[in-house]
Amino acid sequence: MARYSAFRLFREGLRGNSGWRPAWRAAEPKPAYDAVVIGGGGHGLATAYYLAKLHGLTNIAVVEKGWIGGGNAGRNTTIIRSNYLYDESAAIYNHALTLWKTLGRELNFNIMMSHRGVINLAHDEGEARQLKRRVEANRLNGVDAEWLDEHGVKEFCPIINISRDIRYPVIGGTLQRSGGVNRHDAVVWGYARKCDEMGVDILQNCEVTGIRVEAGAVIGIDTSRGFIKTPKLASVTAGHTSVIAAMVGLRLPIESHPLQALVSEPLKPIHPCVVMSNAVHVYCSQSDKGELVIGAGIDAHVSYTQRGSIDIIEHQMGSLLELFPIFSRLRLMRQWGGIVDVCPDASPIISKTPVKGFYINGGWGTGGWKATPGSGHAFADLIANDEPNAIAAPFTMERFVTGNLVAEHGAAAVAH
Ligand code: FAD
Ligand code: PYC
Repeated sequence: MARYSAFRLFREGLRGNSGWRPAWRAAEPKPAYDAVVIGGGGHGLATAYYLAKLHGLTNIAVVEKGWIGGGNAGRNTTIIRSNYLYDESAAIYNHALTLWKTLGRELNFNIMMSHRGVINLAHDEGEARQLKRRVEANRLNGVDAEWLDEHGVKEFCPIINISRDIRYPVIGGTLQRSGGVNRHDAVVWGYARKCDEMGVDILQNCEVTGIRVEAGAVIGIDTSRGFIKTPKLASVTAGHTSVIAAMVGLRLPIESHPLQALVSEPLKPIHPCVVMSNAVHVYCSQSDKGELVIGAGIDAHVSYTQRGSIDIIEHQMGSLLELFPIFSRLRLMRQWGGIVDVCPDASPIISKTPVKGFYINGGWGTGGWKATPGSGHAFADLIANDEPNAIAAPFTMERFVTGNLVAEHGAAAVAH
């Protein structure tokens, strides 16, 4: 079998890949659908998948202005964990973590899920106290969180520098062993293939340019590929949530910022887990290809450019080398940026809107990848039943009026 696959790979290489079957159809837009999802990232495709699979809605489309996975889904550093402070967050991120565990099998696609453990570092007593409090809250919510002193951190991640002689010494950290990383493209492609199998149309290069509303209800969308009629419209457009909301006259309390990351040349396996530091604004893991995947905090300015600024990289490299002096001769290969929509409480919006039939999922800030399956699952339920379920209810837009915020700036763990 393996020989056959290797031969097939070789033959396809010579034939310009003409023998491979596309994993999903290049669908043409129909004049009308029962529901349309705007945004072909992980969350949008997961939403369509669960709408079709669990709610029997198969006459639906995912409308993507570029290519699927070309937004934050394809730009993020894939860190997955559920160690948030509040019960509401633990519920949704735990739900996602549970779904991640079996998603590869469910989609019949190797999403390279690796539960290698995520460490969040503390560099001073104040931070340690906050993190220990979070460990206690996590445990009450069934999250496998542990506190490690600096020697425990070193034991789990032998290449880290725990010298007390640096600007921000490591004095300990939290560990979530079930946290980890996976392969973003595979998740997107796996969801897309399953959606397609169930009859969902995936419309790429199809930008939504306007939303038509009559008598307070959605009736359809204008797109770069024509008008599409629909009574249910779901925006899942990380980075552009407020742009889409503005199409129905809705103003959201969201700020859109660049967030960048970079990868190094490939190395032999050296870095066994994920290490994040909120205080020094750097985090790092090693991909299965061997590249170090290194991220930073957001750029402070608001912007819709999918790129970050050089001063962030300078700072990020300084912090990286203090924590991992072993990387001092590392060469960097690629750098890129995405746009993250940040809500005032650093928690997402999963909500109906004042416009009947128009639903919003967005505002995941720097941390939505980990939520992808849980978010799609809960959002599909909201769209199908027109009411949020227990997991989605705390994240409706009403909280910005009632003041019932879910303040997760600390647990976001990437400065914003
Ligand atoms: P997207 O993949 O951005 O999907 C939205 C889609 O909407 C895009 O494809 C876009 O083209 C489309 N769209 C926008 N406007 C229109 C329109 N008018 N018409 C049609 N389509 C439209 N999260 C974590 O949990 N862990 C991490 O390690 C992590 N690292 C990150 C690192 C970086 C550098 C970045 C930028 C983000 C990171 N995140 C991380 C955050 C995470 O990537 C996002 O929260 C999450 O991917 C958002 O999911 P999405 O599917 O909604 O986004
Ligand atoms: O939310 O864990 C996270 C994260 C890591 C990198 C970017 N976001």
